[in-house]
Amino acid sequence: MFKVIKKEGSARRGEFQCAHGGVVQTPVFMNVGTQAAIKGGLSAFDLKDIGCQIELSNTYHLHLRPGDDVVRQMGGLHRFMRWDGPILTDSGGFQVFSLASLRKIKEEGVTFASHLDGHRIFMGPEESMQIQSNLGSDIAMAFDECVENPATYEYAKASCERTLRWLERCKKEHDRLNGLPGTVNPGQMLFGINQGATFPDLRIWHMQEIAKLDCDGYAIGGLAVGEPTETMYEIIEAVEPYMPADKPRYLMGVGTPSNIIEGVARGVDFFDCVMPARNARHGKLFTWQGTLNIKNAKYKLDDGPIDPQCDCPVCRQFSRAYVRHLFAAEEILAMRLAVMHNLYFYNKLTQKIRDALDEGRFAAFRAEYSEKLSQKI
Ligand code: PRF
Ligand code: ZN
Repeated sequence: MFKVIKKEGSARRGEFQCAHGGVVQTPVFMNVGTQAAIKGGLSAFDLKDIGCQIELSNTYHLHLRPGDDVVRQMGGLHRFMRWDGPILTDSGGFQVFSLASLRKIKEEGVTFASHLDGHRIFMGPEESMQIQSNLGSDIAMAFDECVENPATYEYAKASCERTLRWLERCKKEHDRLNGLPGTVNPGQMLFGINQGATFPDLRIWHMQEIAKLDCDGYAIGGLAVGEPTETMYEIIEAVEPYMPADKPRYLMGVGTPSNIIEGVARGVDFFDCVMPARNARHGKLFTWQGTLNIKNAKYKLDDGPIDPQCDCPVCRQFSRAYVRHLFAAEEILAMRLAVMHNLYFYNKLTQKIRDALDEGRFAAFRAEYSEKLSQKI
């Protein structure tokens, strides 16, 4: 289902077949639609216009609201949100640890209070698999614990041993659910998640163990949680040789344009991050010259596009002066246009990376853009 079609150093150009929407060209950025909508008012229509190949939603949020049983009765997440392309769902493992309160972790799973109304919920590997099966995503993520940074060696070790046991349970339940009659998406795949905090020996041990379980792909979790960027790169470099070469690799929740280029250089194929949409909502826009803040007074009479090198629907139509005005007037349209531009930029970034890999010039691309794109202009 995954094919590496070209390599340059550790960087890979690949193709990944999903049950919906055909082939995903990698490296790819997944556009985040946590609650079955892209924040900033974008729908499935817009996803096509901004070059999105694959969308990501969240088990935790959709379980709380509207409820995964509702989504299942509506025919699954694809039909519910009218997006017929590939969908990956995160397992809840991360959101339970970052959003919910009053958490209690046990071998069976996690008990926590909903961030919406405080009611107590239990989620373990089986519950997460059941919810993702009801959602009918193309890729389900294993239920894991993302340990806080910094973590002690003892805690990280006990936690990643438990995350391994949870993966074994996820795999068993996932196979069972896919085989049941009436399953929303019997072709759903399962990705395992590597943990082990910032300890290379734990990371490697954990990766070797989860590789034995023959998942459809492997993610590196537990990074970009406050550790220095260099540490994140060192951990990726440490585990990469132990990740199955014939399976896709996903670096969860990362990152800046430069993090993505550097992740690709270290052998990563899939990325996702709330940053482009979140920054956009604050007026912080990515361009091929670096980042800018559209609220800045210097754009008041600027009739040019956000980025002269961008051919997104926003840059083809509207001026910086207009978008700046929309922010000042607090129009909803400000968010929508800014998010469209930033997500288009991220999707284009991975397309440019793929083109560079196809043409054997990724090293030159990396040298030109890796630092430039995160600089303020
Ligand atoms: N686990 C899961 N989802 C995640 C992470 C993780 O460790 C991260 C860490 N950056 C983002 N999203 N399940
Ligand atoms: Zn644009």
